[in-house]
Amino acid sequence: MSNYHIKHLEEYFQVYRKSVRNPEAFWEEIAEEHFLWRKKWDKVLSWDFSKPEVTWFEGAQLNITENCIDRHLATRGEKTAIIFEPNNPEEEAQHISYYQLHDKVCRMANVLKEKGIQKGDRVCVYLPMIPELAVTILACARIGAIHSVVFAGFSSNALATRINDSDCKIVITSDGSYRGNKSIDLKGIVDKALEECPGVAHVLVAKRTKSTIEMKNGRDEWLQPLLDAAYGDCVPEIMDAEDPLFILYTSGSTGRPKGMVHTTGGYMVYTAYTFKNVFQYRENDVYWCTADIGWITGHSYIVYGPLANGATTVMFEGVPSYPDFGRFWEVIEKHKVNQFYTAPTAIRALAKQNLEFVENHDLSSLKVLGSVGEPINEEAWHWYNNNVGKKKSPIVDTWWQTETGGIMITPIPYVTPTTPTYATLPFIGIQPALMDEEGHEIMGNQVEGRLCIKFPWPSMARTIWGDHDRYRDTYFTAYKNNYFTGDGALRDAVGYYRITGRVDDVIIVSGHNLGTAPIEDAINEHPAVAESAIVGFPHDVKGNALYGYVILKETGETRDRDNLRNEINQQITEHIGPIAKLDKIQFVSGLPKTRSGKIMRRILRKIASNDVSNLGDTSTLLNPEVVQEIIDNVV
Ligand code: 6R9
Repeated sequence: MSNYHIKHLEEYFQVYRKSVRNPEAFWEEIAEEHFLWRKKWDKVLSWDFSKPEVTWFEGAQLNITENCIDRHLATRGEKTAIIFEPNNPEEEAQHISYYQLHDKVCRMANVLKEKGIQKGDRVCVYLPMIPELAVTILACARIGAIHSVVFAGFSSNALATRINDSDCKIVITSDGSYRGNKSIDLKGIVDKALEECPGVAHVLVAKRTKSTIEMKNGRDEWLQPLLDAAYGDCVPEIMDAEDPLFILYTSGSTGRPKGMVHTTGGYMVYTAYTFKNVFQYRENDVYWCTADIGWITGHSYIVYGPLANGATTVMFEGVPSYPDFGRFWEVIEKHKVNQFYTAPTAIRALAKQNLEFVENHDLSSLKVLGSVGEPINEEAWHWYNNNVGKKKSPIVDTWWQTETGGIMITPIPYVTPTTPTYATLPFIGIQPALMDEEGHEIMGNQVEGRLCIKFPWPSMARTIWGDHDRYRDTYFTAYKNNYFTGDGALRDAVGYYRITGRVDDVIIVSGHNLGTAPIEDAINEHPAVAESAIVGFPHDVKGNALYGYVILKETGETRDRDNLRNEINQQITEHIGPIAKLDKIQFVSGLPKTRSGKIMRRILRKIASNDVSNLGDTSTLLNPEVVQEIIDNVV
């Protein structure tokens, strides 16, 4: 089991050096020893970042579900694979063993086949955090269909765009979903989306809320009777290592969402290997990641990474505040969770509550705490460390992205000494670089720059669905022969990395990446709006909140401002979803623009953050006079 489980710092440095000196030999050894392949690769790695083209384990054949399920049956058949913790604590949790998971996935796979789904077809999954969600994506992988999970908080518009972008033939959804004391009409959202999606022939509906919904004849069917009738075994489709496993959409700084394409072999190897090390997972541990499977964190570290290691992974349907702010701690106590992985926005919200919510629960099972999604501020880090980890459980501040597939910069718990707000050191095999604005690598320590990755790693996204040029232009053009992350970072005196945040037009609100362009597009569709610009400003729970500057058309000038604000947010909710609503809206007569017509967001960001002391040089603006007007009328 060489190199698979890092146990001390010296070993980390030793294995890291090995992984960087000879990446192919390193990953070959990991892949060979810890996974089930139907056929071994002809070549471990080929790459050319100028095209960009990257292949790992070319020529190899496998099925990822054999690695995540079948191969565990002999030794771990009765072991719990998934613990489902429902939204309502009064409803009983479900323990799904590896045997049961095998049966469920096979049945679902057979149902998909019956509906005509074949290898390479795209399947849209729009489900809440119920077992059917994990089962459906594994069922797709079983038959070689490409899953495209759309977070079940997205609006019908956002759903329709994603279904059409990747030509999904079928949608798997549920009647409704629970979120705290609310329930949401998911099927209604799907019905509305499908008015714009002529390519969808089938909709399979899981029953969750038992709400009354409309079933369209010939298109919609209840899922459960189909599963009951299906056969509980399904021969896995043999896939090439580079066959696509899934598409997952992420927001870009411009226009349409980007359908990041992940492939099978490299993704499996890297997510499994990082899971094992970053959470120091041991047999019989119970691991809980609070993310939604609608995001990459859920794909890699609720489903694929844990199951590839034969782990027990918790799927939580609810929210941290229901029935009260003690829910996370109650769940940790109830299932004796050993590794707990959540987001800074949740930590900040919980840190605002009475400490009794935490203290009333026995958290002594915890061994490792994780953080992901955005920079964790020092206050939140200490609160998490003191009150949840009781200063005994190391915090792994894990930096990575939808595009990277797996964790990239992170401490290894009980191995890497942690420092608040630092993601610390690159994971095994990861070669980060900091670049200056001219595109040169900044060497040495105590430096700051734009974060790039110099060398391919197995789980990197291979393309953007249907738009390889955009993939190249977004990630591989700014810094020649490097993958550009879109983040800024600094490297301190000992070589630890601290991520400072996005350097592009993506704003992270409560851990959700929001591109400014689609929100502005949504606002601009309002009949009274002429133009708009969105920036982020610091928010003590959400990390960032959104501030919108809106120019009205003449016809809008006479309208009531509060009504307009509500309508604009309604417009955003319909186009993107409630997560993108604006906290503040200021009506302005103009936006500061450069002579080439670009909005100077830097100035707008400063004004929104109440920091107008040093706005920099505004004399080059096309319309410098609007700056003072905006400052005078700030909301
Ligand atoms: C996994 C995930 C990616 C962006 C990324 C960065 C931010 C994520 C972070 C972090 C600081 C961390 N980010 N983890 N920033 N420290 N530990 O979140 O993927 O949704 O694609 O977001 O999130 O800005 O570029 P994704």
